[in-house]
Parts: sequence; structure tokens; C-alpha cells
Amino acid sequence: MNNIYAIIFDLDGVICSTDRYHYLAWKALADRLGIPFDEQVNSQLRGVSRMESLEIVLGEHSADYSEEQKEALATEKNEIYKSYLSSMTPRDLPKEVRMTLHMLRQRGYLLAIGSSSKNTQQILRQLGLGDFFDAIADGTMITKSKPDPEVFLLAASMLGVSPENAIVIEDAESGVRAAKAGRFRAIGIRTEGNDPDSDITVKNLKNLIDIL
Ligand code: B16
Ligand code: MG
Repeated sequence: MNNIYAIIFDLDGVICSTDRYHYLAWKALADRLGIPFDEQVNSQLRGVSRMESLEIVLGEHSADYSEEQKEALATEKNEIYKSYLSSMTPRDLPKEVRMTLHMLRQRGYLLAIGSSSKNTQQILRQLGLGDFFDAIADGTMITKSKPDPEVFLLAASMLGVSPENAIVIEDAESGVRAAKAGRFRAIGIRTEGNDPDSDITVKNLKNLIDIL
């Protein structure tokens, strides 16, 4: 691809499968509250911040809880989520992800993370990627989460590149929309179908090697 110097990766669902842990943690909270929760609701939470996710999970029950109670519920979910994270090791980094990252680095691309997650640093450390990326923009540094482009624009400015010279890799609709809103090119990772908003859709991260 012409004029691409940097690649910004989403974390959850692209670099690692923490999306499963998010699902299990939200499910445990929803079950305790007696609120129905399934994979369909979970798919709406991809790329969305913790508090916005809670609103989606609570749905019509949102008005039953004060802001203070909602903070406590989000903390409860995060504690369950972190108990899953604590067992992650570098072995949880898929081989093709490791290989792709190293090949892209060898080809001279700047590599960054653009994630809504406030747990980004811990996840990267546990996967053995704590020092790997040239820049990390995450949920602790932004005020608006995806589909707002803030996190990707921040990653690009940390790298010192313009959006038109960077490409965003995303698994979530909200993330692809965020990339397009920031005027980045976007590659969607999908196991089924094409993402209508992304410029290209690939099934696996390793397919990037053939495209870039
Ligand atoms: P946390 P990404 C996102 O990560 C997840 O996809 C989303 O499900 C989660 O609610 C959000 O991070 C916030 O995560 O509770 O750890 O701060 O896909 O942007 O890497
Ligand atoms: Mg994601």
C-alpha cells in the first residue's frame, strides 16, 4: 500500500482474545443482576468504553441505578475481568500475531496500539509486549471512546505521522468507524463477511503481510 508508514492496532479482538474474558465478566455481572445477556448484546460492546458498555448491558434497567451504583457495577465487572487477565502469559499471544508483528517491524513500519481499554498496559505486559510498540494510546488517555477517532489520532500524533500515512486494524464496527472518522485507512478483521465500512477485510492478521 502506498504512503503507509505506520500501523495502529486495536488490542482486544485483534492482538489478543480478551473479548472472551469481557464476555464472561459482563455475563457474570448481568446474571447476578438478573438481566438477560448474550453474545448478541456482547457484540455491541466491542471497542466501546467500560461505562458505555455498562449502559448497553443495563439497557432499560439503567434508570434503576444511581451514578455511584453504576461506578460500583463497572468496578465489579472489571475485577472479574482482571481475574481472567491475571492468568494470561506470552503463550496467549497467537503465533501468527507474533510473527506478523515482527515481520512488519522488519519491514520498517512504525507500530502502535489504539485501544479503548484502561487495562491495555497490563495486557501488553502479560503478553510479553510491554516494550514492543512505538506508541500506546489507550482508554486512560482519552475522553471519547470509539467510534470517536480520538484514540487513533492520539496514537498517530505520538508516532509523528498523519492519519493518511497510517492504517488502522480493527475487529469492531465502532473501531472501523472511528478510523474512518479520523481519515485513516482501515482494515477490518472478520471471520465472517465483509465490513462495509472498512477499506479491506481480512480473515486473519497474518493476511496483512500480503496486503501491505
Ligand atoms: P476496559 P479495544 C475495548 O478494547 C473492548 O473491545 C471493549 O469491549 C471494552 O469495553 C473496552 O476496551 C474498555 O475496556 O474495561 O478494560 O477499560 O477493542 O478498544 O482494544
Ligand atoms: Mg477490538
